[in-house]
Amino acid sequence: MLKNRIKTALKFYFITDDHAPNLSPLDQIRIALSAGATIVQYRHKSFAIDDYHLAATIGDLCRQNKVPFLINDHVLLAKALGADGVHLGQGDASPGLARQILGTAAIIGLSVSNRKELQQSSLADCDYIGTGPAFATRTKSDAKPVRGPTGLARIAEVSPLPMVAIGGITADTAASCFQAGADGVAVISFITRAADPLQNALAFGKACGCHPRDMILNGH
Ligand code: TZP
Ligand code: MG
Repeated sequence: MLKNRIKTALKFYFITDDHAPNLSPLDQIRIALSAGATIVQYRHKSFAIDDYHLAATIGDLCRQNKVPFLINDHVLLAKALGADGVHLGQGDASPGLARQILGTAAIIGLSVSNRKELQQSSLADCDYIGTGPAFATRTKSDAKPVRGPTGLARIAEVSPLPMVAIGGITADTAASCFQAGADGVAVISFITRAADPLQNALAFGKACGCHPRDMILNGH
């Protein structure tokens, strides 16, 4: 995908929470999309084949609302679902293999937490990098040390690819990530574990300069 289109898509990057106490992934996505999310990642760390239909339903919902739909880690699941792409960690399939499997049009993102990882990664097959944690997070138990806006800026300055910041980002801290050079901000718990998820999603969207959308639900 063209660099500018990726940058626009990264703005309000919603990631599903497989441990949210009160909201199913589908409900989370309905809320995020209605608040203006520009891209959705289905993240399920213990994905099992029984979750396939849910993932397919989420994919349909994103497609109907013209929002790119990515899968975390699982390249073959992305292929089977006809998803728009994948987000890969440093320990997942290589971006090159993902590109081979998913094709030239796929969006491929890679987690990069510091300059050294950036230098050592093969970025040729990537469309964007995900950098963090920007702030302390309780959502990822094995998260790397917190980068803060200064750490984000150190990577944004030298990254040849668009960058989305991730980790502990809220409606109040999103602006500091954009100021540090991020093209977008990724969010989980600020929305999925909120007392009022829709209110937080709307506040987050506003901080990203995104507008609420009239959702197409078509039975979902
Ligand atoms: N990668 C780095 S931090 C993180 C991931 C998946 C978790 C982000 O979740 P939250 O709840 O927005 O801090
Ligand atoms: Mg991963």
